[in-house]
Amino acid sequence: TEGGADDYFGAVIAADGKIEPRDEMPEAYRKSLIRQIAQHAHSEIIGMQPEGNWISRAPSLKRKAILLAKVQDEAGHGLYLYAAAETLGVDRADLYEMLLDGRQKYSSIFNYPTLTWADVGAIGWLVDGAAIVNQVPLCRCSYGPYARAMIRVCKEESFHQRQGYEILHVLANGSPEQKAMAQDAIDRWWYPSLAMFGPPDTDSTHSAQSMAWKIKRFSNDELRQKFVDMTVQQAEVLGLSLPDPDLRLGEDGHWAYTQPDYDELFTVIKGDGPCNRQRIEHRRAAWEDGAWVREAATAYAKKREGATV
Ligand code: FAQ
Repeated sequence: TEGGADDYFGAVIAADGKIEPRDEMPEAYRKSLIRQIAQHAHSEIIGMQPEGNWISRAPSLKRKAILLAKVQDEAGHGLYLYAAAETLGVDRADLYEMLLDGRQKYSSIFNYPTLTWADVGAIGWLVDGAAIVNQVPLCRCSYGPYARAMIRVCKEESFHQRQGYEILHVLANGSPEQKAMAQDAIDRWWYPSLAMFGPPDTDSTHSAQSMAWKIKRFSNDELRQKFVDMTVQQAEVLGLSLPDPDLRLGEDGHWAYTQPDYDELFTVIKGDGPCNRQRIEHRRAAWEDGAWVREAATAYAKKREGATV
């Protein structure tokens, strides 16, 4: 039976090995990986927009150079991930089309606006922080090309998280206005960051199957808890607070916390968040404006092919 412990796929999964592109795999495994990897790739590319908004207004040349490098890293992550998805037999042009017509998703978090410079710090600290907690276990994902892409991505995300934390640290130790700006950014990004981990386990449609296939190694709620436990301590060092009056350290060593608003998460996923339309329109315009580059590259490749025959 397909995917049973008696065949190659089942044996590799049971032995904690890696499935590679040419290996036989159940069609549902392939489809689910395409869904998750494409969504992840789209998130990286759409995720360039909120911070890209501040490149021209960064407060110094040094900050601008750092932010440019970070946003370029996100483009790179998107490209590794599209390449990983292509090993499953899809074409990235089709994936772009599915993003633009809403058949594929991207992370809810990138539908929130970046109102001040402190938001760049909050995205680095909280959004990249949440991304690391989610992605480190994906380095052990059962699909080889995805797992390997994640290793480099996670190293770069660690740098991103620290640069965000450092921005907030400078603001938190600056003027009262700067400290207030940093606090306001944290207040706005905290719950959307918690929602990045997805719906609670009880409402997560894919978790059980993805964990059985060893694509996911931890559930949405387990990862959310890890993120809260890590972040509470870091907020203390900043001297800023998380906007949750019910944070309590339990006897089990984990922080009890208020859940994000999951109705809001589903509203944003469905396309009705604060910036969904703007993000997709911007992406569509970039795709259309780039048509001449793709045409020129194709013509050049054809010409070279002709020259070598
Ligand atoms: N947003 O059954 P589950 C980054 C959907 S980090 C939108 O629990 P699953 C770095 C889900 O797709 C962000 N949709 O799903 C960066 C499913 O719908 P479907 C990207 C969400 O897959 C930082 C339905 O809800 N990271 O980009 C969300 O088991 C700064 C039911 O959910 C990744 O993609 C959401 N938050 O678990 C870049 C990591 N949550 O597909 C730039 C890889 C759930 O049936 C700047 N992905 N949904 O139509 C994953 O780990 C998983 O896919 C989860 C969801 C955990 C996101």
